[in-house]
Amino acid sequence: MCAQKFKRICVIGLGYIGLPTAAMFASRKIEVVGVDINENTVDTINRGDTHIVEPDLDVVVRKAVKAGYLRASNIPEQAEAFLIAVPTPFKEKNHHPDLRFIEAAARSIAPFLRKGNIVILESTSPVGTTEVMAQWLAEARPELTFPQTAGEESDIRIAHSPERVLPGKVMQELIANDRVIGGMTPKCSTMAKSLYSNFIRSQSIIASSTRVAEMAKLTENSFRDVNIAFANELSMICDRLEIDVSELIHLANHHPRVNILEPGPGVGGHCIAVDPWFIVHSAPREAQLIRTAREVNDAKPSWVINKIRSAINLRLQATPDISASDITIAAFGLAFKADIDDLRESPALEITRKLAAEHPGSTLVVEPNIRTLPEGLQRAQLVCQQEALDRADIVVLLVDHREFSAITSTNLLGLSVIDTRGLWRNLDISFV
Ligand code: SAJ
Repeated sequence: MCAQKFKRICVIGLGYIGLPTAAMFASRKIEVVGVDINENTVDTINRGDTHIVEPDLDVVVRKAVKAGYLRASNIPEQAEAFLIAVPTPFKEKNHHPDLRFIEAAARSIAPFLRKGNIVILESTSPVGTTEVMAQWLAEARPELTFPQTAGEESDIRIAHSPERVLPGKVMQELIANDRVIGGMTPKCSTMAKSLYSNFIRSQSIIASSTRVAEMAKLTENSFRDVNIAFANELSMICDRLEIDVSELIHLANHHPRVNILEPGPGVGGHCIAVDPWFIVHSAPREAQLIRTAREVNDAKPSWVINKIRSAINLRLQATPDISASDITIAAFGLAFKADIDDLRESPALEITRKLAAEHPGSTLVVEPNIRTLPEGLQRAQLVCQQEALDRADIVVLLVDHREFSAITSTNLLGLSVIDTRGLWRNLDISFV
């Protein structure tokens, strides 16, 4: 079978997934129109620049814009394929999914659809969202036929293909990861597969429905969340039993069928801390473990703050003539994980904000990947690693950035140390 040729693709949402995907198609000499509601984003991309930090993305975008294959706009245009890569957050109050960005994206492309087009939803979505999206499109374009009523003979093809790339490795993983594709009909899947074959070097795995493709993505992130929760719970159990959790996990992982993940200060980012709630919302009675894992991970920052409070009290007991305002605390890392600048939903940021607000002494922050402190940290000070080590009484390691692995036992001599990531486990020091 000859792969179908695509002359123009329209990508809605130029964020962490949409922009790399748009750039990837453009790098294969397909005309791509990227659409975003943010004027700054549109202007930045049209200048050949990028508004997000992701290795190699800047080079690919610059080249594609210069060659005329990629341009950004705030309104969609006619195309053969429409990809939707907009956020799917949850509502703050009750963790219920908020589909308003998908709805707005679907309604914005509806006027541009023509017979033979495909619409692919890439946003991580609760089960059933692709079908709902198809319904919104059908309502907006009653003269066209859609798979939910016309099946294989539909004018418009619809599929879900969830993004599964890891921030920090997006350009690599877009090409190398296997791609799950769930079309509303087999012809929808075949057309989506043909589209992605323009850049993926791995396999496309065809799911039997859009619903199972949606659930596959939610399952992957929930699997990781549950496993991190297990590690986080172990770290708290070990703390009570005075066992070194890093040593314990190292020993247990020598078993051929055990592979425990790393405990940390909590789970951050905009995926793993969000997606499991979509499963909980769809099946609240059945999703007991998934909900509990979320709760365990969400409670970890408070546990770390209590650890810091204990460290302060221990120092006060050891030196009765000082008060809490004489104690300087240094937080090492603010990002949601190692070696990135992304602070979204970061447990390290949550901990440092609470600490800076309640601690009467100085709070220092070391974060090699940012230049200014974000809001809510007015009482803290961004300093370099050495200054923090020179001034701090208590050091709290929150992110395992590569720079922090150069710190030695001598650097930490006399300090109270809390290592939430186990980065310094091999140093000859005692931990709080
Ligand atoms: N974390 C731990 N311990 C670990 C691993 C991670 O505490 O052993 C923490 C991290 O520090 C971070 C959070 O979990 O705060 C999430 O980090 P991550 O590296 O596990 O995942 P993300 O959010 O950067 O990307 C995930 C990936 N999903 C899976 O690995 C199953 C990625 O493939 C998805 O595309 C992405 O979510 C997404 O967009 O959904």
